[in-house]
Amino acid sequence: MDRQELIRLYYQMVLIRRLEERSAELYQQDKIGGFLHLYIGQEAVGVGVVSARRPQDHVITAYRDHGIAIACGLTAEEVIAELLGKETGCSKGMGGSMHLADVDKRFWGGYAIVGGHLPLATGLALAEKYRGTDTATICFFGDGSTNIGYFHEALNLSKVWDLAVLWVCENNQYGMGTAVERASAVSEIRRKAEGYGMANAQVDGMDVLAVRQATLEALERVRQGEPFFLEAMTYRFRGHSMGDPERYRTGEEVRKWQEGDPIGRFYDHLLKEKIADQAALEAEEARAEKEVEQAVRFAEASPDPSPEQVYDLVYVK
Ligand SMILES: Cc1ncc(C[n+]2csc(CCOP(=O)(O)OP(=O)(O)O)c2C)c(N)n1
Ligand SMILES: [Mg+2]
Repeated sequence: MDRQELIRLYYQMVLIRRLEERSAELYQQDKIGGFLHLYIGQEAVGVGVVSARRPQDHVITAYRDHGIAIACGLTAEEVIAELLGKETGCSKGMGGSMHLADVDKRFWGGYAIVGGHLPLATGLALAEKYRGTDTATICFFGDGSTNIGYFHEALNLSKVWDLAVLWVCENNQYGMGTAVERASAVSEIRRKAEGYGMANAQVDGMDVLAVRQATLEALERVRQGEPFFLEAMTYRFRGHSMGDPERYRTGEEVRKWQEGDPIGRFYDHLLKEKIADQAALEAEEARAEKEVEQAVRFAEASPDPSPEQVYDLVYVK
């Protein structure tokens, strides 16, 4: 990767972090309705994986979707406008936080039913097989999804039909307030792929370059027509959603993971390798801050959808 690309990865992670910190404030000000699940702490997974895709590769995820949407090229303006339920949002203000999407960018969303989007990923990949392309489908999901029936059905068929799916498990150690070991019979989640004869790997999800490299290698196999399972070890620094009292984990555990903050680690790497100096990285941070503030102004000045539109966009032609 050249210098410019590395700095772009840094910028994306900082933009996601800042956008979400600002979203938390907007939520507390009652400007965002419904749920808000923050990706803070997990940025290296979404940014690292998506940086390795070709533009035509499909991406689909669960409700913790803001970071992955930005990594796929959605703008801060259309994401924040969607969070605020505005007509200028990427889903025209009808989806909100859990339903960001932009089909032109091959980002299929944002799904609220745990595990429900995994069969959709299998379907996207099956369509590409019919068309005879080498386009990959990248499906992100949480550790909790791997205990759901959809997960097993979707993985099984992807292997039976030799589909080009990269399954990316974001193991952030918890599904809501339940630790992996309490919910999953196998706590090393990638081993579940072995039940379907599927090649698999585990990667440090707090290291954006390691994630990118693991994804490049996995996608090479996937494009030849076999699914691959990548487990990224990560952690969410915030609660499951806003208002989570976090009684299920200790402050000490959170602090330990925060010491390995993916943005801080990448910052240190860029300095140490002399790819950028402090002033250059601070300029990127200031640019991200500005982009978010501009997006908030844009979203707040945007119109709400009109009540007449309530039955629009229910079906896609
Ligand atoms: C089918 C279904 N069951 C239960 C829920 C409630 N629920 C929402 S998020 C969640 C935890 C999922 O955890 P995980 O897959 O690890 O994702 P994370 O929130 O950690 O990103 C649960 C149980 C749901 N949305 N859908
Ligand atoms: Mg989880």
